[in-house]
Amino acid sequence: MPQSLFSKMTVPLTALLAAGALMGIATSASAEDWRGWNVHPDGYPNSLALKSFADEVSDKTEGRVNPRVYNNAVLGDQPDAFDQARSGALDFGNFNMGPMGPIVPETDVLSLPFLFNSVDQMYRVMDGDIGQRFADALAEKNLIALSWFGSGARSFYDTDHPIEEPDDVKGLKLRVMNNDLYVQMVDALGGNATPMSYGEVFQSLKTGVIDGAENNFPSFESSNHYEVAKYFSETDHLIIPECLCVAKTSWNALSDEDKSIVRTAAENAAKEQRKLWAERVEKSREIVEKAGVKVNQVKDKSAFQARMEPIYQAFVKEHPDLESLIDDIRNTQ
Ligand code: BDP
Repeated sequence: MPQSLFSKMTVPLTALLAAGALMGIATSASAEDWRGWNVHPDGYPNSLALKSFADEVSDKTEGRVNPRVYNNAVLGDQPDAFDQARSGALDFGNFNMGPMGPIVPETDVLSLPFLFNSVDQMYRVMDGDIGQRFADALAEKNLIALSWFGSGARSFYDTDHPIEEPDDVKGLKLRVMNNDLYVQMVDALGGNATPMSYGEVFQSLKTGVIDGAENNFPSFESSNHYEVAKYFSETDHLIIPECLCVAKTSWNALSDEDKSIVRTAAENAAKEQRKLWAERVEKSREIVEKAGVKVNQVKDKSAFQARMEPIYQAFVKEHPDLESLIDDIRNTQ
């Protein structure tokens, strides 16, 4: 816009705001409407917790910050949303650390298969000093991680047969999230990995473009993948945390008081999400089993783990600086 036109417009606007203030009329000049990204549908544990976050922030800041969550990834795919949040085009989001790896290499550690032994261990690690190290790495890339959500353990599911041992993966075309480590993971089992966005998986399963994918029970169920993929094999190969992250620009614009309100609301949201998560895992498992999905436990997970060793070796070779981080995590129990 030409400078002259711009200044012509700003004068009356400033005058209007000043007049409003003089007359005691509240203007929204200082209120922030925050846009937040979420991949999940209404009613999903994360969606409910994000709604509570938004309500608590609006309420406690008395409307100075009004977060609004956009579900179902309507604001873009996850990698796209990272970019938007990093540039400040989005104010916050619930992001999975899996596809974060290409942007924040430290978070790739969290995508190493079988890194954590349990979801509880992951929570303890992320809530402590090690979690802070990940938060620091994210902050360098303009994302302020305020709390950590869970997304359970991910397992393989497919349209053809149960996976009981590594060789059962041979030849299967499996969708993975956007991260080369997952391609390596599926390769190591003899399958063909196809990275694609979450929203494309249902149709791809249906049309046979892929034979399967991998995810936790709540996502397998809420995305309706279970209507097509009738074998769910509990490999539990990935336990990946998710953050409630705020864009650095939006964060820096807050007063100290509002920062503390937003942080507390994010911590409360994580508590709620984790509780709802545990309940939803059971509920989703029931739903899919009732719908005819054959869920099998994988008896010998160590056979799968053994196939992942070369991935660890190559990773440490490429990122020698991250070896101690892997060890520190493995040394927590
Ligand atoms: C879900 C995660 C979500 C991922 C999705 C996926 O909560 O962040 O986008 O998996 O597989 O479990 O893409």
